[in-house]
Amino acid sequence: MHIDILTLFPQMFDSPFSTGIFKRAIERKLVSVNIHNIRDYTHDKHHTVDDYPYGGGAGMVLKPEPIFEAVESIKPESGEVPIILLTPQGRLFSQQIALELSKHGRLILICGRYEGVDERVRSYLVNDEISIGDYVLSGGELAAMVVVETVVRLLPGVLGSEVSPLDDSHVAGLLEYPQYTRPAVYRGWSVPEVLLSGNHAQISNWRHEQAIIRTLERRPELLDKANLSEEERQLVNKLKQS
Ligand code: 9D3
Repeated sequence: MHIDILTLFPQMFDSPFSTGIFKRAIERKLVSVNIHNIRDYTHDKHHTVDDYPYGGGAGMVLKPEPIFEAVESIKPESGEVPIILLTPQGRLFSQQIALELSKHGRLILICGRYEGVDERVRSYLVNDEISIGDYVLSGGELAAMVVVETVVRLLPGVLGSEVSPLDDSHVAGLLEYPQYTRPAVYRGWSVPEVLLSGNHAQISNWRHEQAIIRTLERRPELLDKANLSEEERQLVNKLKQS
């Protein structure tokens, strides 16, 4: 997959792409990422990227020309490529959306800043808008990193020998069960007996039950969507009553 990111703050992308899973995926040529500075696509002496809003009001608005020209300089003539604006007004990002995006060979991400982006960028340039949640960031850069990290983990070969991305809790629809490692007793706090028993069927049942309890307590809305067996549904109902 090839990913282009348009931003006014290219340095923000230095560390995530030179670390861990990303670095390995780039080295293995499973993914390539190009960061483009929107300011490089201006033509005036002062490299102006923003201007006052028509109609007045506080703050500045990103001008359309540099963003259009940046996209046009990198976009292939043919094929439909997602051109995604990261914005608080976009559709709420999810594992499902990441899976959709992972099926494309290319992605173009545009990071907004300041008070907003000229509306013609939305109307005539982008074909998708994504928000990562209902909280206020200073711009789309961190959101773009969240989207790229989530998508890249889903690409074949990126996770290597680690667990399949299909085992992730947000894919299975339940939160994860509690994990423990040595020592068996730490400051007097013991690891649950069952995990030391060596009885794999019992361990598996316990973990599953814990996952359901935890999901019911913390994220009950996930249970409505989860793919549960009849037996699991019965356990949920029993727990709900107690
Ligand atoms: C102070 C400006 N706000 C007026 C109501 C709106 C606003 C505009 C731009 C708030 C934040 C931003 C910058 N944020 C993003 O560009 C952004 C974002 C976010 O803030 N939260 C969650 N997802 C995203 S994706 C891009």
